[in-house]
Amino acid sequence: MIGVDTVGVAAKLGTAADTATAIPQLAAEVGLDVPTAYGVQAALVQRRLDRGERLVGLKMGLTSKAKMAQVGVDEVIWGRLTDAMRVPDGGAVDPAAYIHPRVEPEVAFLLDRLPEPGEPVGDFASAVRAVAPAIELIDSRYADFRFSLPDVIADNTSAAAFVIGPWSPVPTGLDNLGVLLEVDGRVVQVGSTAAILGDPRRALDEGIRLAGRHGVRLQSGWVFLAGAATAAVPLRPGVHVRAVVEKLGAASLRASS
Ligand code: OOG
Ligand code: MG
Repeated sequence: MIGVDTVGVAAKLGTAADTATAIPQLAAEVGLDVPTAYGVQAALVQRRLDRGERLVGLKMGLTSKAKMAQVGVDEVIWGRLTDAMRVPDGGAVDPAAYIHPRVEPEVAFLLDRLPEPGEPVGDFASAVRAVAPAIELIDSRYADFRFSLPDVIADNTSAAAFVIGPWSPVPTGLDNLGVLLEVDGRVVQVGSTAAILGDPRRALDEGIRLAGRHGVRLQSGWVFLAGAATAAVPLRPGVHVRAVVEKLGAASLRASS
């Protein structure tokens, strides 16, 4: 779209994240469509790379009905992950560093040999080296966690932090594993990996296809978050959060008080 100052829009979103201060939605006002919104996302992540962060992967968003319903947007989206967003398994995050942080259970892939652009993944086992339970911490930079499709894309799909649990070899079936989200040992969300596009492996096909449209090619060694299987829950100070995926184990984090 002609005339959108993608770097200027990215600066607003970047400052909102850096200062943990919500901003009003901006897509309608500045006239962002989906392709331009991905341009803003690229500029927003470039700010991080300029200060020394490294791209370490990709995340999918809104790959489950539970998530689409929670935020009122019904399109699959993707965002970028950097090394600074990674929190060690069992590590601590400070909720005060975010605007209105939420956590959600995810399945992560460690990418291996990726197909050529346009080639279907086909042999999933050769494209993915390992699988792990994960937690994504999302934090919309928009007031009230409300946004349109181009708004959330520009905001790097609310990406803020992520935790990867222990890696396992790819199990034979990934399409119907139970998923739990626990807060202080209490189950707060229950789901199944079937909620992720019917099978989280499909999220990889979508990621390759959708990111490819914007010239982004997935890399061997990258982490890939397939998208949450359940709705996200607010992260309160002082709690312990655990995401459990059947057969894969658990990932956890602590919120400092
Ligand atoms: C958008 C990001 C969605 C997921 O796993 O579906 C996402 C949001 O909910 O703010 O990360
Ligand atoms: Mg997510």
